[in-house]
Amino acid sequence: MHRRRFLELSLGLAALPLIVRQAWAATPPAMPGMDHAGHDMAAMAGDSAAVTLPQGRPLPALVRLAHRGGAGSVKAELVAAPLEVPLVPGRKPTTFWAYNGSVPGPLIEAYEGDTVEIAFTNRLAQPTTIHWHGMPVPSEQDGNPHDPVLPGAIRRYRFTLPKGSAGTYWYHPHPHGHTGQQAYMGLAGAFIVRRRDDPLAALPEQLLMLSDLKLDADGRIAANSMADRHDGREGQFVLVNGALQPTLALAEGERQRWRIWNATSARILKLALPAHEVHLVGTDGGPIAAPRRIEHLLLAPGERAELVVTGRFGAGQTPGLVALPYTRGKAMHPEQGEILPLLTLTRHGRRVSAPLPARLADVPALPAPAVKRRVEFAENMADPKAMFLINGKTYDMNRIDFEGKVGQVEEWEIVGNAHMDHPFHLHGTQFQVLARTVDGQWRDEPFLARRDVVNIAADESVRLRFSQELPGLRMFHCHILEHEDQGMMGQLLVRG
Ligand SMILES: [Cu+2]
Repeated sequence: MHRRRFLELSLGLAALPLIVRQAWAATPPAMPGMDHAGHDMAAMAGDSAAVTLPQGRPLPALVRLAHRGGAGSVKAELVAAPLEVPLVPGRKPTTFWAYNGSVPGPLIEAYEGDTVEIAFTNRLAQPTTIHWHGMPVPSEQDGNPHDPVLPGAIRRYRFTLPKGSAGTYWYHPHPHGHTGQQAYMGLAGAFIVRRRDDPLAALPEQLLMLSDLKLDADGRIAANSMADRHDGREGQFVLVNGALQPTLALAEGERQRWRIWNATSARILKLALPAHEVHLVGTDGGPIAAPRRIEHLLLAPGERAELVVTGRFGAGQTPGLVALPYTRGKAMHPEQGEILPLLTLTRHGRRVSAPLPARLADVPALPAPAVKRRVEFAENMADPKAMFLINGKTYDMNRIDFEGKVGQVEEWEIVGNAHMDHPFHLHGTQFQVLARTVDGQWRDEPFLARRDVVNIAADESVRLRFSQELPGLRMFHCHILEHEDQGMMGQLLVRG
């Protein structure tokens, strides 16, 4: 069956993919730099900075995954395949790799206790996997590099979501050495696990998946440069749900619940909404104990957060979501020295909202550890084959770095003996950050949270605790995808 036809049949017209739908709706804007014949002068000279995307449209909703299955189960299909998108006005269509013809991939929603069954078909020309990032799924269902799905093959992923797993997750490929490429080609989707007794359920919810897009002068997705391989890939566009600087309506006094995903390869985003009141209410793996008023939020690649945004439209302040300047120790790309606008908030009237609940959830502290380990992140620029190291080594699929036991509390000290920030990610469970160093001095974390990604800044150390409730092999790695692909990864074997 022709792919397009297949997608229409399997998704229905109502679920037309995001980026495609936008492109179809696009009326080419008047573009600076165009001559009268419609040629982009700078692009003809090979300048990718001249490639522009339409911006300022309403924030696209994430496409929801159509699924079968009654109460307590989610049964669906995912297909990874190339997708042609007429994206850049005046250029040939851009080839993406997409789940179910949609970039970002379709949103999967489930409740605690649900059994999820996804029949996945790989229509790419290379092996892939689906990794259920942050979710407590059995190791053999986790889509780690040991379980590649070959081109043309079908793989059924099946897992049950335990109580206490409500949180903001995502799914993306995790094949050995090709995660970065498959993710930047478009393969990533959001996965929300909900709880029945959610105290914030009444708030209107906005989902914002942030991704990075790097196009060449012809409007094609660009390959990684040397700078990308070193610093982590950065493109000329940071998109929200596949759109450039979209708009969203918010009333004065209105409270909205936002879930935000940093699905970029390498950007550490210091997010802020300067004109509004912002509370952190949840991290990767679910709610924190009580809302915390914040001025900004550092969100590393792979990391997610739940915010409650209250419309205030403070005078003289940028009314939207921005990324503030942040230095992450890049050697070849320029640092982000300017404020990067991500989303515009437009004011629509005034509304009186209920106060935020004082308590959100219990986040009990993990008991004293049975095991302590040290994990050192380092760089060795003298060896191009082993530049990014964990405890002095690059990833070896046949090496077990640590052995642990189911249910045993482990305390890890992650040491950033590096020039660059490297976000640490652990598979299979959530951890609690206990303390981190500031100028060499340990400082206790002000609150406990469920996380599966924590940024480790240059010369910073972070102490965290976790237990693994399921046996099997678990990866831990830097979530700058180019570093992961070059071997900044290790393996923890959890024995039953
Ligand atoms: Cu890294």
